[in-house]
Amino acid sequence: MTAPFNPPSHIQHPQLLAWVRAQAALLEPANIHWCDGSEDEYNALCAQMVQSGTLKRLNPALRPNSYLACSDPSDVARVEDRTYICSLNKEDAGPTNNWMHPDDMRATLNPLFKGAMRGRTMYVVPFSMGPLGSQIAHIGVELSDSPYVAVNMRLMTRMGNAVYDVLGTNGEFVPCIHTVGAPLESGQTDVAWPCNRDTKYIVHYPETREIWSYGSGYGGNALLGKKCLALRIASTMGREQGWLAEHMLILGVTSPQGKKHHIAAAFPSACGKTNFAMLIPPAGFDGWTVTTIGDDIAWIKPAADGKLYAINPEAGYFGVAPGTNEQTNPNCIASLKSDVIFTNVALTDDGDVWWEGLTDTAPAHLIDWQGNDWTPDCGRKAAHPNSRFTVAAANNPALDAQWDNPNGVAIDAFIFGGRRANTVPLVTQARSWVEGVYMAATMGSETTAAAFGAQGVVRRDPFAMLPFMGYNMSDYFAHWLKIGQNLGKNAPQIFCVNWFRKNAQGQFIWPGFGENMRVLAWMLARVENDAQTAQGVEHLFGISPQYADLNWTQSDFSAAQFDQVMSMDKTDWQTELALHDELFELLAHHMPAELIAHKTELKTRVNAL
Ligand code: O2Y
Ligand code: MN
Repeated sequence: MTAPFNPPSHIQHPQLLAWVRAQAALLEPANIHWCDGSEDEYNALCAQMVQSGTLKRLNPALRPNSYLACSDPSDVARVEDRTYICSLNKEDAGPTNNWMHPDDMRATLNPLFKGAMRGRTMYVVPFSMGPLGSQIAHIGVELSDSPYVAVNMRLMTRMGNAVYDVLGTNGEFVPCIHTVGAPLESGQTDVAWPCNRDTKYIVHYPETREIWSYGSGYGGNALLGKKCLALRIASTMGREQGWLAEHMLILGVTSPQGKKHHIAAAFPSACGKTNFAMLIPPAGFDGWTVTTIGDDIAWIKPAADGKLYAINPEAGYFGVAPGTNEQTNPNCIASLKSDVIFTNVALTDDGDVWWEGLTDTAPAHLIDWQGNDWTPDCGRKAAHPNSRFTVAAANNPALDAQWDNPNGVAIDAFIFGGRRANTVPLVTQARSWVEGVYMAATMGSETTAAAFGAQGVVRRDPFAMLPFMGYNMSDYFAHWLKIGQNLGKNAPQIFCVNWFRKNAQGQFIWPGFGENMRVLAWMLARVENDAQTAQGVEHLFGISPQYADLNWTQSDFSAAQFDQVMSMDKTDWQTELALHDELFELLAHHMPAELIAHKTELKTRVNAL
C-alpha cells in the first residue's frame, strides 16, 4: 500500500516535495506525517508513544511533562564502526574515517531502504540548525519512521513550520533519511524500541550533502541534525566556505566589572562538556557569572569586523545522565525539572528517574533501564552508562541572553582539553596559532575499559573531532591554519587544559567542576593581557601560570598539589612525542609542513630538558 501524499499547502518548495515523494516511493511507509513543530503535536506524539510502550510518562507531580524511553540493549550509543564518509575519493575521507565509494554504498543501501518503512509512519521533520534565518544557520529535513526521533528533534533543533518559511520556494536543505530498519509486515505487532539488531549504517555523502541512517533509533545515529549534519556534513561545508564546524561548547564569562568574554571549548565525548558549559563559579568569585550558549557544537564564521563569531546550531541538550548531580552540575539538575525525555535511566517506585551518581545513596528499589527489578546489592548498573536526557536549552537557568542571536557571539579564546592522567599540564597557553593548532591536533584521551577496550591507552582525538570529521583530518588541520592566517591579530588565543591529572594512588588531583573557574579567570586575564593577573611562565609546550598566578580565594588546593597537576616529565614527554610521530605517520597525506616543523622544534626542546 502506498501512503497518500498530501503535503500541507504552505510547503511551496517543488524540489523538497519531489524529494519526499520519491523517498516515500522507496521507503513505502503506511502514512506520512508532516511535522508542524507545535506543542500539540509534541504532546500527541508522546501520548501515542506512551500507548505503544516506547515511552513511560513520569509522575507529573515529581517530573511534569517528562518521559522515560528504554532502548533495545543492542541500540545504546553511536556506532562509530558503522559510520561512513562516502566521498568520491578515499583520500578525501582520510585514514580516520570508514570509507566506501558512493556507488558501492548506494548499491548496498538501496535494497535495505527499499520498503524499510513498511507498516510505519514516515515523519517529515523540517529543522534549522541555528537561529531561523541566521546567515550562519543551515536547514535540514529528516525523514524518519521513529516518532521518538520526531519529538527529540523538536527539543534539540528549531523544528517545524517556520522552517518552510525560511526555505521559501528554492532554499537549500540537507536531505536526511533515517529508518529504524524494522518494517512491520501486515499483522506483525511492534516492539517498544524498534531497531535492526544486525545491520546498522550511518552514511554521509559529503559531495552531495546527504545523510542516510539505517537500523538504529538512538541519539547521534538517529537525530541527524546533531553529529551527522552539524559536524560531519557541516565540516565539509565549512572547508569549502571558509568557516568552522566544531565539537565545542560555547560559554560566556562576565567579570564583576561587567566585561564579557566568549569562549569555545573542545573536549572529547563524555569529558564533562555540559558541566563546563553550565559552570557555577565557586565561593571567592563573587560577581562572576558563566552563561551557556551551547554544550556540544559550535559553528564559527569570520565576520566583516575580522573576528570569529559563533552560534550553537542546536536548541537543546542531549546530555549524559550518570554523574550529573546537584554538586557536579546544579544548573543541569535545574534544567531537568520538567519537560524532559530521559533515555535508558532507571525508574523509581514513585515514577521518577534515577541514575548512578544522582544521589549518594541509591534508592532501595528501582526498575533498571532494561525493565528489571534492581536493588543496590544486585551488582548491575541501574542506568546505562550512556543514558541520556533530552531537554530544550530554554530550560537552562544559566542560558546566555545572546544564545539565540543570529549573528552569534565574538569568540575571544579557544580551549582544547584531553583526558590525561599525566604528561599534559592543567593549563597552557599557546604562544602562536600554529602552536595552538598543534596542541589541538595532538590532543588525546585515555580510554576507559567500558568504552574502548584496554584501559589507559591514549586515543588521539584531534580537536575532539575524530568521530565527527567529514573529510581528511590533515586537510582539516590545514583549514584551521588558513583560518588563523586570515584572522591575523584578530585570532582568538588558544589554550590547552587537562582537568584529569591523577596522583600515584590513581586519584584525580584537580577538583574540577566549578573550580575550573580559577583556570578560566587566568585565561581571560591572559586574553586581556592584564599585567596584574596575567602572569605566566614559558616552558617547552607553551605558557602556564605559577601557583601564585591563580586566584585561590576560599580554596585549599595547595602549591604542592598545583605542582603535581602542572609537572612535565622528560621521559613522559619523550613517550608522548613518539605517539605524536605515530599520529603524524597515520595522517602523513597532506599533513601541513608547519605542524611537522613544530613537532621537530618540540622534540628539540624536550630532548634539551
Ligand atoms: O551515544 C550517542 O548517540 C550520543 S553521543 C553524544 C551526545 C551528545 C553530545 N555529544 C555526544 C558525543 O558523543 O560527543
Ligand atoms: Mn559531543
